[in-house]
Amino acid sequence: MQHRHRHGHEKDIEKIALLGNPNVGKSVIFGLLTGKYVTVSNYPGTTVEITRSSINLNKSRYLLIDTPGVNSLVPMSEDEKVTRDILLNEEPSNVVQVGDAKNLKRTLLITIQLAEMGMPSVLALNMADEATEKGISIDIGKLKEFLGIEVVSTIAPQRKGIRELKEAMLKPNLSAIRPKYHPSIEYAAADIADLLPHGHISKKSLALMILSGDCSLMDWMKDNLAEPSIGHILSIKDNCEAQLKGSTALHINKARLQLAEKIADSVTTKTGITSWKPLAVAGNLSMHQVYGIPILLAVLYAVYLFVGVFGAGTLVDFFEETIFGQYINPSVTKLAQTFVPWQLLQDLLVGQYGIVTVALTYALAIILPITITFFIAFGLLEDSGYLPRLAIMSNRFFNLMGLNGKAVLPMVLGLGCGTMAIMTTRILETKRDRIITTFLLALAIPCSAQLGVILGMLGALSIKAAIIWTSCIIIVLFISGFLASKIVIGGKTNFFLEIPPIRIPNIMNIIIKTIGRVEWYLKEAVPLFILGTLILFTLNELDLIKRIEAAASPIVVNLLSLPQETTSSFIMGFLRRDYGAAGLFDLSQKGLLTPVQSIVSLVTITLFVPCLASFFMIIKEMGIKTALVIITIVFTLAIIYGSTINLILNSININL
Ligand SMILES: Nc1nc2c(ncn2[C@@H]2O[C@H](COP(=O)(O)OP(=O)(O)OP(=O)(O)O)[C@@H](O)[C@H]2O)c(=O)[nH]1
Ligand SMILES: [Mg+2]
Repeated sequence: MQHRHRHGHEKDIEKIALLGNPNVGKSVIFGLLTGKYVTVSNYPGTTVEITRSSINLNKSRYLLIDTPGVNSLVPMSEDEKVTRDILLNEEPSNVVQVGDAKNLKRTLLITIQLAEMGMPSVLALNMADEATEKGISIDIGKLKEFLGIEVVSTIAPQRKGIRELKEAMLKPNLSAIRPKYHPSIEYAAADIADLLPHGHISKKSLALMILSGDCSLMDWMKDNLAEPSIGHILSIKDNCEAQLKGSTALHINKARLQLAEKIADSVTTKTGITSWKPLAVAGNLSMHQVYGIPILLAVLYAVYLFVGVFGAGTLVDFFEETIFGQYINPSVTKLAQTFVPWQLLQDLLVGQYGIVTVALTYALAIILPITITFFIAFGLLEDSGYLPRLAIMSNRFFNLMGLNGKAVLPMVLGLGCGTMAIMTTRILETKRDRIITTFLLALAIPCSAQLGVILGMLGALSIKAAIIWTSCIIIVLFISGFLASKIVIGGKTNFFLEIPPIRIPNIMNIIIKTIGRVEWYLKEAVPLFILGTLILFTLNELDLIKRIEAAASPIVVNLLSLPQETTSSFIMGFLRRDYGAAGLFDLSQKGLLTPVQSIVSLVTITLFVPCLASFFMIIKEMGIKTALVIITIVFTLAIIYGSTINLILNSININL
């Protein structure tokens, strides 16, 4: 490190990467080591972006980096690439590997790759509690000896082993374990290594990545090598493949797996089956082809009761009618009328499109109680480990559409927040799956805020209305997914999702997560609500609302059979769909919408354009062109589906 000595700069601090398989507790450990909270949930793929924070070890400062979980350091997906690239480009001086003690073999696969890279490391063997429960016991001393690095047994949520881990982190070591590869692979790797530049990680490990067919390294090669060398490397790779009569990647993996197995077997003792575990049984039942369905329905019903009936009913009534209706709005109105001399300014604050009477009432009285209850319910689902089971349950449905079941995870997360979910599509392995999933997220998945408002409105109508709305959305999802999977080209990938055990959620984690999300919601949504209200206010003052309503009337009134007043809700829907939905909620509470109109308007606003934040996220992840195409299609489809549902509901004359 002598060649980089400019004091005081962040980038000169030595970096330590925290790395390991998905869902093994890296983020919990990161929080314990740095005091900085990063989202922790019980499913693989929680962390898709890196977080850094400084940490003091023995009076020296380091920068600790939390990374997305990886199954291998030859990346298969975007989030895995992020982690590999940290090793490649950020040049951490060492690594803290976090592993799951229940699955030592999988852990060691990463340890082996780190050793090959020449990366000094220490290993935190986490989830020791669950390993013990499963009757797995690991001889840590022997494992240390085998690997030649520090190994610490930890139980992160109980802070067990964290002090020892901090001590171990002062003594990172380079492990000497190496797998034995087929001679053709060894030769090819040596030949390729000769052509590579000197870098932070060993040439041999880079050569093995290339031989494994790591496409993501192509860019790196183009940046670091001359054209003829790249050609030469690729021909060595092809040669090797030909000599092996089979995939080189498979051979490389097998050699690593063999070594991992050998070490794991020699340090593990199984003490036999332990006692009957109600949680494990529940976990299995919830994925069962038959029993899983009533469980799913029960879970949905519980969420409906908590969010739709309690949050959107009881709490919203209290906030809207009592707090805002009886206290805040009347007193602010009185204050404004007494102290604000201009009518225009008065209207701006407390009028028909007033910042207090509309923006703040919607944001704080209608949506906030709903989002809080939803975030709590969602946090419980996340941390219990139910979400990946839901993915397994719906895999068949998604397969029918021609989609990978792994795509369910981002979709379910979309119920929390579409913007985050679009980012989580990085866990998908192909561009095709990412585009389709993003499209479906933008089209048919309502986010928590919106879902809450919708549940509230449906809750006020009838459970039948709730079922019709849900069926409409599922049918739309299915048709659109099916068509998209036919239109967007690209191969299908295999479904592989690590299923974590069912865990009792940690209440503190739920509280911290919910507070973080609500804070984020307030920061993000309230300014947009105020902006939206300002736009409506201005349009109203300029007498333009009537004209826009008239212009939109062929669609809103003729196609969708909705009253003209809903137009402003749809305009708001451009900024945030929940704002639009809140407008509809308001109209229906005032008795201006029939039940059928309520359903049609709710389905349309659900499908309508994604919120501004999601739109920017799509641009960031896929580029402006793809984003515009997606938005245009989504907008058109929303109107087509909305009017079709209007036709159907009216023709069957349903009793709601
Ligand atoms: N029982 C038990 N649960 C743990 C332990 N460590 C972490 N967990 C739980 O495991 C889940 C995953 O923890 P995270 O810190 O989000 O895992 P991660 O490795 O960051 O996961 P990704 O970001 O998805 O790769 C959470 O529900 C934690 O509460 C442990 O030692 N014992
Ligand atoms: Mg994480």
